[in-house]
Amino acid sequence: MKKALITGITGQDGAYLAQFLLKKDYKVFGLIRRVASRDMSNLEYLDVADKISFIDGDLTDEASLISAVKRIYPDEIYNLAAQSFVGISWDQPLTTFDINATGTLRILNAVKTFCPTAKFYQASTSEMFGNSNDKGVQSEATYFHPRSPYAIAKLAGYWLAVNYRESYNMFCANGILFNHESPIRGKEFVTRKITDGVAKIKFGLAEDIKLGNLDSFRDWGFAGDYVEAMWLMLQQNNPDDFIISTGENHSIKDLLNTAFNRVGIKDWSRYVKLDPQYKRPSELFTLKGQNGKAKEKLGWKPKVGFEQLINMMVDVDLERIKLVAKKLKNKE
Ligand code: NAP
Ligand code: G4F
Repeated sequence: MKKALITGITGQDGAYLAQFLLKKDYKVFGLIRRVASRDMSNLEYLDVADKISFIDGDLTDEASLISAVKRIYPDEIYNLAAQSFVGISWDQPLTTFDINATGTLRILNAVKTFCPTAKFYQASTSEMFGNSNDKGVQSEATYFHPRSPYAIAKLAGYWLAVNYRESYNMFCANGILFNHESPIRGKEFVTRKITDGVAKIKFGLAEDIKLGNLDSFRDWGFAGDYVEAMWLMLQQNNPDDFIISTGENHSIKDLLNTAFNRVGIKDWSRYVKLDPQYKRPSELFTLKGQNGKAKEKLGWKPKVGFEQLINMMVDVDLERIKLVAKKLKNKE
């Protein structure tokens, strides 16, 4: 039985990846950090919380990573842990760097020293491209020009993975993933903020949704599809870096149209307000990933399209908010 160590197990991707690997009969270990109030809701939502072996550890604490790696001696390591919210990275740049850049270095070093033959997946991101593109799309050959402390820290993580591959012959693969979402996406991200907001408006629990801008375009896919690509990268004979995306993009206005349409609201404009607090100091306007390399070499392709994804998210949020509304009514 293969052993996988996932950092970031409580997050969106950690939960979907754990579910995927358990179905493939892996023994799954999840690195989990000490917090005052532990939130296992993503793992519970996917019904995998009781099937994972949890190991205490933190990307900011090298000793804990060494001890985890020595104890498990995993075949595969998926480094998903991060301060993953771009917006807050301007307010907490040092924490973001410590986790996303130095944290990656700490775990790479632990792997190099104590289990150098393990295959290592690094969660890299389309944010590393900033606004650069080649004729409107980003490919593995597009130059990087990160535009947030988050993206700069992630670019350091990307190059560290490449450098450990080249310097020490380690199997390190970067997945350059474009935005991927699901019903367990954090509510601070724009998709879930909108699907949760639409459900609240539908049940009379909110009057509007406040957003920073309506014009960004993103290449939004489904997280459940993207974790398969992570695994496929580690099943190759040689380590390499891959863009994972749908190859299509949509604006926030498209997102609003689709989400409000799902609950029968045709004109969303009266429910959406612009609020400067959600506007970013520097913005990425358009992301659209060229996923040809992943299709050809990994045999991967996305299964869930944009409309299906947003409808799925709205439907789950409607069920959740319906329960909240019922509880509130019973209290009256
Ligand atoms: P997420 O839901 O925000 O999950 C982040 C995870 O990292 C959580 O489990 C969190 O644990 C953990 N974590 C944060 N700081 C940590 C630390 N110091 N030590 C150990 N664990 C820590 O993120 P996601 O959407 O699943 O994304 C997974 C990875 O892919 C991230 O690296 C992200 O930057 C990257 N990525 C995501 C996307 C996307 O669209 N989702 C696209 C490209 C790349 P707590 O529960 O304790 O907070
Ligand atoms: O949903 P977002 O916060 O995602 P963003 O910044 O693209 O980052 C996500 O995807 C990256 C991959 O490209 C990951 F690396 C990263 O970890 C994360 O998962 O914002 C999407 C767009 C942005 O242009 C943002 O400015 O939506 C715009 N937006 C407009 N109003 C908003 C809001 N975003 C948020 N979160 N909240 C708003 O009110």
